[in-house]
This record gives sequence, structure tokens and C-alpha cells, in this order.
Amino acid sequence: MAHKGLPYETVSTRFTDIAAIGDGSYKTIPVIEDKGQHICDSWMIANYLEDAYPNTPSLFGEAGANGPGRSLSQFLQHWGMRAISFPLLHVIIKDIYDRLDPADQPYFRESREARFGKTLEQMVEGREKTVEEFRGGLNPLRTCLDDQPFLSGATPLYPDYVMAAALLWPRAMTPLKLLDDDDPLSPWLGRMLGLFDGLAGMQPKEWVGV
Ligand SMILES: N[C@@H](CCC(=O)N[C@@H](CS)C(=O)NCC(=O)O)C(=O)O
Repeated sequence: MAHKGLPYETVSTRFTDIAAIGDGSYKTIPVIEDKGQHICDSWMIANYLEDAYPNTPSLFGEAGANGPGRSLSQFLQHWGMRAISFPLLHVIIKDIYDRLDPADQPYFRESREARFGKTLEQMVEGREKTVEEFRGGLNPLRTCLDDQPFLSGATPLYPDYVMAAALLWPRAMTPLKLLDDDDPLSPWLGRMLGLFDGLAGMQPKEWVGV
């Protein structure tokens, strides 16, 4: 929404409050509400914004419904989920639990332990090795950034947002260092954090002191 210059208001939402959104059919956040309708799922939201606001800067680098920019962005959305977010979840799941609102903790523990067939504590055993493997898996991003400032070229587009979001999410959740200080990804992440007056590094005011 910042990329498109659209005004918005955010609402921090607990896991256990998701069922209270809209008609109660949503299982995950983010969900946006616009012009009286709700749209759930990051990818669906990006597509909705692209189509509903065609006269704002494109997220996919081109106008039109089915161009290659949109398809390649979807590929990166899937890759980010599989190569970054899933392995990272296994590394930081207990840190997430520790930082959750107490109202969410029983739901989070029960649902995740049932899903993965292990306790949260068992899931993070040996996590240092998982972090090392995860770092190696980021080499395609490093190579891409060797000769351009953003994954999308001279300026950021949806692929930059989706990749940076996956890597910045743990900053709010774990004290564990996921990237070395001299990781070539750090300057790019710094550029991403600087966009829109530092928007990606800001915490909702109700988190201050948490
Ligand atoms: N594919 C979805 C995934 C969103 C997602 O997994 N959201 C998590 C929070 S980050 C959630 O709402 N989980 C609800 C639950 O586990 O009950 C997207 O990109 O929007």
C-alpha cells in the first residue's frame, strides 16, 4: 500500500481474534478491508491492489492482468515461503511463542504441536545447524544483488517486498542472529528498511515496551 501511495490504517490482531474479522470465514492474516469488501492472503491482496488501483505505481513492474512480472512475482512468493519462511519458522517457533500475547499462547502451542507432531521445544533442537543451511540457501538472492540495488532492478517491486518481509519478520521475534554482519544481503535489507521513511522497521505503538 505504501508502494502504491494508498492511505491505510493498521489493526494489530491476535491469532485468537482472526475469527472476528469480517464474516468470520478468515483463517489467516493479513486481511485488508477496502470499499466494503475483505481480501485475505498476501498474494491475493497484492493482486487486488494492482487491479483495483491501476493508476498507482505497479507492484509487478507492468500494467495488465497476466504479464510476466506478475507470474514471476508469484514464483518468488512461493519460493520465499518454501525457502525462507518455512525453515525459519522451525528455528524461531519457540521465540514466537514466548513473545505472544498470553491469550494466544495455548492456541499457538496446541495448533503447532498438532501440525508438526513435536513439542515447540523439540522443534528448535539443533536449530544452529538449520540456520547454517538456511543461510546457504539464500545464495541466489546474493548473486542477484551483486550488480543491482534491488532484486527487481533499479527500484523495488513486489519480489523485494516479499523477500525482505520473510527476512525481516524474525527481527521482531528472535534474538538469534540469522545473517552475519558482513552478509552481502545486509546492504539490500538496509535499503528496504529505509524505504517509505523507515516503514518496515517501525513497530505498532502498542508493541512498545514488549
Ligand atoms: N499465505 C498467507 C499466509 C498467512 C499466514 O500464515 N498468516 C499467519 C500469521 S503470520 C496466520 O494468520 N495464522 C493464523 C493461525 O495460525 O491461526 C499469506 O501470505 O497471507
